[in-house]
Amino acid sequence: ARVIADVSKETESRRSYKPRSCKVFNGRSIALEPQEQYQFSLNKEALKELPDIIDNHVQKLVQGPDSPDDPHNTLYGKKRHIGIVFSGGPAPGGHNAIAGVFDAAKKANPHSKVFGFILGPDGILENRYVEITADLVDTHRNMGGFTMIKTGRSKIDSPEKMKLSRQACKKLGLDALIIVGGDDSNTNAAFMAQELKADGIQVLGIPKTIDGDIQVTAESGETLCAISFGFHSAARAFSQNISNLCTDAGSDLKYWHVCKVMGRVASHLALESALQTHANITLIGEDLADYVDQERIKAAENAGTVDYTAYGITLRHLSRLICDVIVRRAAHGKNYGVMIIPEGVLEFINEIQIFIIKLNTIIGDYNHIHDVDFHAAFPSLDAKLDYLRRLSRGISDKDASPIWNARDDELFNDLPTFFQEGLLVERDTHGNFQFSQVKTEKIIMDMVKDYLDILKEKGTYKVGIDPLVYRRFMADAGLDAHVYGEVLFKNYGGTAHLLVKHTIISMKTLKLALEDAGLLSPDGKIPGVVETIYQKSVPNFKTQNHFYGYDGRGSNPTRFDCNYTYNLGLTAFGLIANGATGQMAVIRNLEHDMSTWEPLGVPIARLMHLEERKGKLALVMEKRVVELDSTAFQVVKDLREEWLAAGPGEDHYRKPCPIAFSEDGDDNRPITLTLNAVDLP
Ligand code: FBP
Repeated sequence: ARVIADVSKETESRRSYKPRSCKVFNGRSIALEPQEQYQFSLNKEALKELPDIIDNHVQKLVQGPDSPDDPHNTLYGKKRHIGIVFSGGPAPGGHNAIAGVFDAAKKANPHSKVFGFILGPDGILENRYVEITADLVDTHRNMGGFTMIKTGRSKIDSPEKMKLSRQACKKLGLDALIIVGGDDSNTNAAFMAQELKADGIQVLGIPKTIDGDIQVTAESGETLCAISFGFHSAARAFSQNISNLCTDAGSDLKYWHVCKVMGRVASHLALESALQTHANITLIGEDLADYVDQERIKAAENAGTVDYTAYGITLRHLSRLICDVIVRRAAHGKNYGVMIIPEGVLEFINEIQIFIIKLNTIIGDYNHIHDVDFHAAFPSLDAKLDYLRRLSRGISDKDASPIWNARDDELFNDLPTFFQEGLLVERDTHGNFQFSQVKTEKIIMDMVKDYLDILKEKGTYKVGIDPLVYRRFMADAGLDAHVYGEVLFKNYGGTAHLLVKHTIISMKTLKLALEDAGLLSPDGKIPGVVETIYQKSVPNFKTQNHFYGYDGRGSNPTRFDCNYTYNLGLTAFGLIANGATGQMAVIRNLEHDMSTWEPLGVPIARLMHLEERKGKLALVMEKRVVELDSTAFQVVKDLREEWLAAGPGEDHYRKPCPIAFSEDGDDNRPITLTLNAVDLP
């Protein structure tokens, strides 16, 4: 007999949970109602490039005729074959999207079949699939990960791949294919929809990514999709861990816990984690990009010039800002804390962004000109650096690149090796820079440590000791706190507090001062307790680095994500049953009570813009980054100083509750959404 059951009670009850369905799905059929009031403003250049399926409207799912015999009843009668594929990183809730499609398809016609392509888009290209059965669905209901059919990051981007996809879909007799993915995968869905239209195969998307950067807002400002699925669960998982670190940091007062939080570009997850934990410092990339150095602007104005480099932030400046707040906390005895760094923060730092774009172009051009992969041609870092050096000198005409000059090369060579490697890391199949492979936190914290050393030398960075702690220490040792305080500080004109709080003196000076006052121990030593207090005031900056990403992607979904994804699956089926294609299933009003949720289909092509990929401008669904005028960001900004707690008094850490499936109380949807639903006065 097994001592430990394979399945815990919690898992059993999780699997048996039946997500709530939006009201519209309670009827016997679904119809679509065009919503012409929702328009999208498209960039002219993007418009020129768009496929011709853009002219469909946002469509609202409404109840259709009740009778199965009504010819307008789109759900019943037809036996359908539907393919589904996960694309990109896992996100909690994906299994429920499949469950939604499966339940709806079987309810409409028990002979319908759903096929899951294995290991992402490669499964389509290589014709690897599994028929989804009730057993398979039941084992995975409300469970995290994409384990049911796995996922992958390949892109269907060439005529050859399109041909293979068409063959795979036809072989299974698919009426429709659903791509569950992020911005790139939904972009792919739109192009495939266009391509497979003539074959009568519909292609739909479902917005997935823990990064939370798929959001849809109509031109009128109406939010049609407030967040992609998986965001809430991942943020809750990260916040739970970060909150535990807040407790740890505040317990032995020894470390700064530095938490890098996923989100390839946008800082939504960092923002949500800040709202959930009230960590001491949270960097928001979008905010840093907006930084304006007023002092430099003034200096330039006084000199009658304009300093363009004063707009946006440099790594050096960022490290100074971080040091400043560390020093402020230390002065109040808090030489510890918790800092959240978004994974994609480098994207928002001027000099790094320029490097990323330049290197993307160089790598893209190389691949294009030579028809050989850059990373295969230059496998080692040395080989890559050598190539860049040659480029900067224009040794080979064929390779000479106007974008990599001697200055670029010099600056690049000044970077630490691990960072050079990071910037040259292979781009993903969609041409994205892979921030998760770069030790962003190390780059920033190394600079912070260097500067803190300078501040320590200068005597600016020192640890204040709480007067109460000081007095207790002295009293425990039977020493007169006041007498020692006066002696230690008499040469510095301070009081007993100031001595310990604001002054750093060398051990030698300390000994001399005590000797003068006849306060050394009989054996000529500094009394132990005084030394302890002294040692405590000399800062030792110690960090522990953590990366919150893959763990949260694999966490079980929150109840919000379970309900959300199940309804996305039902929506996708409703769209299929009504002949829609090139659309993404979304739910409006996620930020409000579920009774108001409104399933919609949104034309993906209308959400595209031109973006740099592999050094070229390409049509991609637009990612949404943190908006600085959003209520959520403004709240974090307003409370920043309070959460920093750089004065006397306690920290303001918040304890989010763990992802307990049965709970339906606090944090039952992302705090960011709840806040953004409220307009600032
Ligand atoms: P998706 O956009 O595919 O959902 O992936 C998001 C993400 O988790 C990012 O936050 C992260 O940068 C990236 O995937 C990591 O990808 P990989 O699994 O390739 O390391």
